[in-house]
Amino acid sequence: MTAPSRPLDQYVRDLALKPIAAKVQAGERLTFEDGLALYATKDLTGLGALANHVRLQKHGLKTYFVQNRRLSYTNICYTHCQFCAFQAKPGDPRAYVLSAEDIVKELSKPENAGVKELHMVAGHYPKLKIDYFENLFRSIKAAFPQLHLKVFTMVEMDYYAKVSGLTTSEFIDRCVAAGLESCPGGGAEIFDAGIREEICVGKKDANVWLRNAELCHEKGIPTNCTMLYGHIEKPEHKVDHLLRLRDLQDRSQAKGLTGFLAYIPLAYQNENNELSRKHVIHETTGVQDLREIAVARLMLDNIPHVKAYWVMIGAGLAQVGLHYGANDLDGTIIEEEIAHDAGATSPQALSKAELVRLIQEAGFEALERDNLYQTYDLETGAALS
Ligand code: V47
Repeated sequence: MTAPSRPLDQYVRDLALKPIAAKVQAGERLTFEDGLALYATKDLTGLGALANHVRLQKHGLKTYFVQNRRLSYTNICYTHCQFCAFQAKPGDPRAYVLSAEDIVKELSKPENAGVKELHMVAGHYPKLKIDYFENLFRSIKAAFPQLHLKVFTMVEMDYYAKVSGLTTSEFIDRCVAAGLESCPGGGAEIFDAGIREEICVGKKDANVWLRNAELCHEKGIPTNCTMLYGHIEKPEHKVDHLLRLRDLQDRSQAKGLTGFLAYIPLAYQNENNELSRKHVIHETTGVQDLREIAVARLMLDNIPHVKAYWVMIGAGLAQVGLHYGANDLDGTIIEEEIAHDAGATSPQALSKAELVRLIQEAGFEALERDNLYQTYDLETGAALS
């Protein structure tokens, strides 16, 4: 599939988008001001056409999904993020910590057959130290050698290194030796310091998140990146956030590293958390969700994959998001707490067949992938070259 040959300009009604359409057509990088214009425009289909043009140029109709499993080893958290409904304090009847045996037992259940990626993030609990993680990763790898371990937000990594009395670098090296293979993109929230004060006071600042992501990249560990939107942030905070991710990716790529594999816009789920009790914050709308996908595709010209995360925006809208710049639906998930504790109404899981159907019905080519975007035959499961 080739990109549309007709000038993009004709798909755009908003005059403010016309110069951006010309830049996109010419493959030029967009600026901070361009980002603001993308957030300001009411011309959603024009914005979508620009994002879809870039998506088709980069990936054609290829659209990825992964058979994955989400799991949190604890919900106990000593950090206090106001947007989070998942956290529990010690003594809370909801509080739990899973042992390595619990997790291996859980992963042995039949619903996990076919899972290629284990995505684990959890609370910040000082009783868990490096020996817990080494034992956990080794136990999982011993039972499921093929399972890819995608674990730790950049803030979680910082926390568990500190409580283990290690530098972050030492902590990562020991985790990698035990089986850690990549890191998810969570915990970035919004980098702007003023907004962080309101939504996650006390959480490590943006520089910690960015420095640890860079460190992972330098060690050859691919990571993802995210942005939490739809709460009290303003467009300028989001453009700033995206440009900080793009700058870091430039630095990693200049060193010949993979860096970020995927960006995932995370729609704020507004129930059962302090932030929503303090402010009136509406559920994100379809227009907002599609805009975030499209803006990311246009601004993050150096991050290959943009996910439409169906857990937070619903499967139907994620499917439409494939026409607005997304080329990945993430995965089967199987069990999810972070978004659902905060009010997500999506199902807990989507089967491989459902993901394939969503992608194909939208007119795209469904490709099963693993975490590193190696693809697999849909029928036989054999690795494709
Ligand atoms: O780190 C917490 C965010 C993240 C809420 O890397 C919330 O492939 C919305 O990072 N509303 C976890 N978001 C999810 C995540 C993720 C998801 C899918 C794929 C990948 C990937 C990563 O969710 C947390 C936090 O940033 N979060 N509470 C909330 N109320």
